[in-house]
Amino acid sequence: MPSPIRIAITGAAGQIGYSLLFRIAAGDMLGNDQPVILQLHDIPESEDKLQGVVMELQDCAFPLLSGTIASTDPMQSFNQADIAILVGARPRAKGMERKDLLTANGEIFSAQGRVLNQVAKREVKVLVVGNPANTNTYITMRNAPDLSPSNFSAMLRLDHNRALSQAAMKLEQPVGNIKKMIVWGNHSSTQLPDLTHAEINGQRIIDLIHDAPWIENYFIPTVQDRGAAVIEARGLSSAASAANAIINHMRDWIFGTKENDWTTMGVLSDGSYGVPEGVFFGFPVICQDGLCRIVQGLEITPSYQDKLNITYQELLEEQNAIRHLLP
Ligand code: NAX
Repeated sequence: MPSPIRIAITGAAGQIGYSLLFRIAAGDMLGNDQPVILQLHDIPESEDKLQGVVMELQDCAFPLLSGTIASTDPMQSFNQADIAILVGARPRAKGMERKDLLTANGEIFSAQGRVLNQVAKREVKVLVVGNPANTNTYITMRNAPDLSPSNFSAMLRLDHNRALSQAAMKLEQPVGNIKKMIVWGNHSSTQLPDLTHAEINGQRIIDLIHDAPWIENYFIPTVQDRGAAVIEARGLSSAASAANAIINHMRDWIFGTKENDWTTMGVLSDGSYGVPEGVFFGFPVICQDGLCRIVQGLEITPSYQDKLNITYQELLEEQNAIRHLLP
């Protein structure tokens, strides 16, 4: 058996945590022969709940779970972490302005970035899930100057999976046959789900659908607003599907994307597709040997380029609101 991989997870007592930890401990993320140590982090207000989750993990007797640490001290939770999944965040309270939420979360993620910089492994892979995910990733990265920006990514995989499923349902085909989906931009309602490059069994989906109004008036808004629709129906935000997306994201990052396919990740823009440098933006990426590169050379129509600009502008506004938290 290989030596255990240390996985720090913040917000571990929350609802995504409850759907995520057991799957990781069962081997869904790193495979059936990879032991793991879970380094669970939450705030003191959630400490009792976190202890309850730890008891349940113990009660599962997972053979791959080599150890569990539960802590409210990030120095302990992030110590020597190989992977850090940052889920914990302040939810939007009643009457809270978007700007206040950005600042409240910005403070959490700048502090966590500083601790990661001090105590995590130098090659740690940091996935930010807590919202606003793209901007939180930026703050975390900026506060961890000794780690490479390529160590950080924001989660847009849930949006990507939602887009895959909507296309599969329209085509009445298995979702696993669809490749090359993209969700550009921010993990917010300005994102651009894009199936113009997507393929099924080697054929372009747009050539099979022939239904531009469906794409514009159903597919794009359904994916953009799916999170709100789940809250409306369930009374709670997406949790199991978010946990599943975390596992998909990390597997592709570590083991590589499938041949002749890509995935969507929020990575630091290098100027590709006219998205100026310096924002974490949903791009199509191909991962290999633990590194992800942005797919180049895709044709973007002027109308989609306008939509990319809208989601980019929103990210810039978010960054402006947290500028005081940057070192
Ligand atoms: P919950 O409210 O169920 O759980 C959040 C947990 O985080 C709680 O246990 C809380 O005590 C903890 N927490 C709060 N502040 C913390 C801090 N400073 N350090 C460590 N832990 C802290 O939320 P849940 O449904 O689990 O969602 C968590 C986050 O994921 C939210 O920000 C949510 O908006 C975001 N999401 C992001 C998604 C994405 O695709 N990027 C999709 C799902 C989800 O909406």
